Amino acid sequence: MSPSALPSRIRLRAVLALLGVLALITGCSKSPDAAGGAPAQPHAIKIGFYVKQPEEPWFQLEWKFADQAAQALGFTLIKTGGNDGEKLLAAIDNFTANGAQGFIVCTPDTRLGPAIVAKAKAANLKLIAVDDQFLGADGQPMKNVHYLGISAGKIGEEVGKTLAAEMKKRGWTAADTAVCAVTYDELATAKARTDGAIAALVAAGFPPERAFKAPVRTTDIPGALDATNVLLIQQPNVKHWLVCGSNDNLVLGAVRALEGRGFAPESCVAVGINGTDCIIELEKSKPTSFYGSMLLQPKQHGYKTAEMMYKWIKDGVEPPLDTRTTGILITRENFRQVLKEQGVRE
Ligand code: FCA
Repeated sequence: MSPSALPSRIRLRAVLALLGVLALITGCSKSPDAAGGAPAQPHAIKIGFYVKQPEEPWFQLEWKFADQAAQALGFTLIKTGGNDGEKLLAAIDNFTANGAQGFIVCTPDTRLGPAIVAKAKAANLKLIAVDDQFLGADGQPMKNVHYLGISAGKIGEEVGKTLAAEMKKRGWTAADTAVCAVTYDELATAKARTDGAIAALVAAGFPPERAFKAPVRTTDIPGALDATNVLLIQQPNVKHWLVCGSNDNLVLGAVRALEGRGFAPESCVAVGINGTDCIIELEKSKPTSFYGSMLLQPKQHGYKTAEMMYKWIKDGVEPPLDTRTTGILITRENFRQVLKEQGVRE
């Protein structure tokens, strides 16, 4: 029997039932969250986030804040990391295979910039570099690649000013004191930080010939410990060390080296950068010579970059090419409060 042959009463009932089912379906798909459940469909927008050293608290916080953006805005975040260029290039293929439309990256090697850009272009992926700015084949920053990083020179200068003020406060003489700058000059943002610290110390009257560099082979605590030990052996007559470095871990490695060679905590002053990788150090009941750190803004680096990428993909809003963030000094006196105010800790 054809539908038109059905009695009109039955036809009307069938139409009403169909409408009811449709209303139910559209109603459900419209308000998945009102029902408390997860959205029925996977997110249309997918964003990769690659970090060079996933074991560093700094990068874990970047990811944590990017995750918060994914939750709040409704996109899928694909996190991968590793201090290895090959791994990064493979990860970009993986982002593509997973249907991502863009990715944020702190590259293990800034000289990979052109290769990363070429891969992103070929796969039609949008790209934001975070923390470490890409270098072109000419060794210059790739200013045409969207970047969010720290005002490295200025933050380094704050470290130098803090060290100079602490030296003065403690009444140490230049003859007894030297600077240990734990450096990684291969990375522009790292070099700008330690250069800035030394420049500020010199501007405050510290003799430049007493500022020594301890260049690291690896950018971690053991790498900094080894580099500092070499310097301490080379300079056995220094009584007081003022320590700076490109981030907390490099400064912490130097502090461990000083302890290992018998320096009392109060005979040296060390100031880090990041403020996120030294929290356990500041929480220790007995003070060490790690005086404080320039706390950066992991929320800007994680949430903000993810949000910029999301809006770029979704609404075509291109982020600024160059965004720089600032730092703020934390010490044993104020770190709990400042970390809370800055949203780094509950
Ligand atoms: C670099 C450093 C990190 C952090 C970041 C802002 O990538 O390696 O520790 O300081 O810049």
